[in-house]
Amino acid sequence: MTDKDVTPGWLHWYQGPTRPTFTLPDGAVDAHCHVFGPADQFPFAPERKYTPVDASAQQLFDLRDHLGVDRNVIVQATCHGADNSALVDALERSEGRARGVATVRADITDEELRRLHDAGVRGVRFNFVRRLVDAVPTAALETIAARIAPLGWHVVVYFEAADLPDLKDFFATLPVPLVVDHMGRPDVTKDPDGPEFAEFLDFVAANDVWVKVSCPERLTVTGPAALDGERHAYTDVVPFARRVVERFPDRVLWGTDWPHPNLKDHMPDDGLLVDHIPHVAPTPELRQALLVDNPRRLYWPTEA
Ligand code: 0GY
Repeated sequence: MTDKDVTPGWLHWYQGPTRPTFTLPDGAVDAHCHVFGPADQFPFAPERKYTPVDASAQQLFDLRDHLGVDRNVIVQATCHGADNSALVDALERSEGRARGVATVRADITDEELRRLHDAGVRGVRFNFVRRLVDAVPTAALETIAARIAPLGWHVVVYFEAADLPDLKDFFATLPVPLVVDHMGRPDVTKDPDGPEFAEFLDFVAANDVWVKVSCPERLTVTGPAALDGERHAYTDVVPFARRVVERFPDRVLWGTDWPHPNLKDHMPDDGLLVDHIPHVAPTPELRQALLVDNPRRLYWPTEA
């Protein structure tokens, strides 16, 4: 793949990230990251809405080691559709240091689900963000949730805050735990103590829901960006993440979102994203839960 194939305006992931000044606790997990291609080995899906810059498993593992992360949860992105080959390849290369969240279709066989499990997959992802998919995947999710429940897997959902009122009753019927990407994408220009975010927090409180306090670089409106040594980045997102971490300390996860698909405004320095963590999880106890204990319970339960 050449750069001319990449979606116009797309930024390349950050080269030469800073070494964080915040030292991650031993065993820290980056619970939301992706691999993209390489396209000549793992072609992107024909139905994709964007063509990303290649981001290989080895490049992800180099970042892991640079940041002081111990393990990764690699999440299937829409550009690979339901072809999980790049994900499975990365899981196999990780030597047990990565788990996966796949995308599957409703007609997947039990043998294929078992093969994914053996490779390290522990969940399936459903994307409700309209710019990323052709159709709202409600029916498939219902069918697949029933199929994966016996495996002990969970469902990862990505949706925008404005869609939660329509989706929450359906989500509440699913027979497996739910993990919400990027705090359900709140509008951070609104009041973190206002009714819209309260509805999200109440939804989490009432159900078996976990939340990724990830992607401040995607949610921010006023910044400042995690660039040029800025260790107090994304101050407009912090109150939202703090509300979640402090109310649900045992059901929150953190992730880099490397290599940051669909960013056209700025590309964050991943080292500074690690330095952002103490702002959202201000005590060592909260950070131990967020970064180590919670992701281990969900993805490596026999070691937790
Ligand atoms: C993310 C965010 C995005 C993309 C995807 O699967 C995807 O393509 O999730 C986005 O565009 O906001 O978590 O990677």
